[in-house]
Amino acid sequence: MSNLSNYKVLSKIGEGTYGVVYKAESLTSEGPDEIAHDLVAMKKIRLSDHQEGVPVTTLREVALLKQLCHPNIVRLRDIIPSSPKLYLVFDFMDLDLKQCMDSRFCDGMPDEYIKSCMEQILRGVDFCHSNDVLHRDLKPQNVLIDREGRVKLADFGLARAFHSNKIYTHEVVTLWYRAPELLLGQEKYTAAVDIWSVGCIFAELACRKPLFPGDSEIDELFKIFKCLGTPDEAVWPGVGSLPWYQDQFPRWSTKEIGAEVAMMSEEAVGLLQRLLVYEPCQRLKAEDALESPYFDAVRGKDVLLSLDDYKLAADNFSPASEPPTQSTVSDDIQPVHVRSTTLQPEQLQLDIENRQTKKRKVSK
Ligand code: Z3R
Repeated sequence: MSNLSNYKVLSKIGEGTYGVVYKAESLTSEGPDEIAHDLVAMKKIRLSDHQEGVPVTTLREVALLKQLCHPNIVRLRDIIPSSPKLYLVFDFMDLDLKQCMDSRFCDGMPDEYIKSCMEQILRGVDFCHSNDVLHRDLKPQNVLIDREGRVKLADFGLARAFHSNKIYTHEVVTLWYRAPELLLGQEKYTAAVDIWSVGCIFAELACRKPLFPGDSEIDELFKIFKCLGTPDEAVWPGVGSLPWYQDQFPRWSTKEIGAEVAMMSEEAVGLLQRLLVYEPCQRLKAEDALESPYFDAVRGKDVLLSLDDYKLAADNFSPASEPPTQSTVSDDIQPVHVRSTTLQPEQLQLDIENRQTKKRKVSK
């Protein structure tokens, strides 16, 4: 563990479920006169006001997450307790999948990229599930992409570490990726909740629109029911006993999801259908999903989503470049430098030149 003085906060990246995320520089000494400037993402988590110090159980949970090392999981580098806050320091990633879909790929992501992205997401999920770590809130905002096009998942294990339903920021909680068992109040949930989210992300990548964009818990449930049919004991044994299930729910008939996602290939729909199964224990496991024929074309290949051409467009409106907004949570760290919202022509030219130099170096 280090302390806050090892980092220089540059800008606010966004607000997540557990707190505000900043882009920062890690200032590590590399010798008597040299300091390495390394980009990081710092998540400021506000803990309960009633507690003194950071609970040992929380620190233990978070310390375990530091050991969760995998190419498709964002690395937790550092943990800084600063009661009543806790700072988590992660490797910096260039953008998230939501940004990626909204800007670089607003006209749709090429099929090969969708496959690569899905494969990397499932590899990360499989690794965490094999280590008994669940996410519970997978969504495009915590699927992160770096410059080389590597996909890494953020926030795995945080739901258990901070098991609180309280949202500490202005973030509007998205229900679009939430599994039906959670929406129906099941308390003992399993890894299958993440598989449902992966299915929703998959459909959104392919169809360029969210599959179940509910604006309340009941609207979310009804959007799912309208598409897949209202679940009953025949398709989901035990559903009637879930806390928030009601016999008065409207009864929509069972439908095939294929009609809803007409632009997906037969193999893609085959996989999607097995990810979006109502009964959690019948839902595909991440490990088995990776064996789907859908992935045959990329199996063993390293197809990456290069962000080379993306960067210029993204810098113009990425939330990472927006000035920080006022938060109700008192901020004791403030960005020391905020980039302008638009890139100046000379910066653009410099960026292109840097890129060309880099490409020439690489091709030698
Ligand atoms: C770790 C944990 C959460 C986040 C990390 C790293 N990086 C994030 S969120 C991020 C998000 C963008 S850039 C970096 S965005 O501008 O695309 N929203």
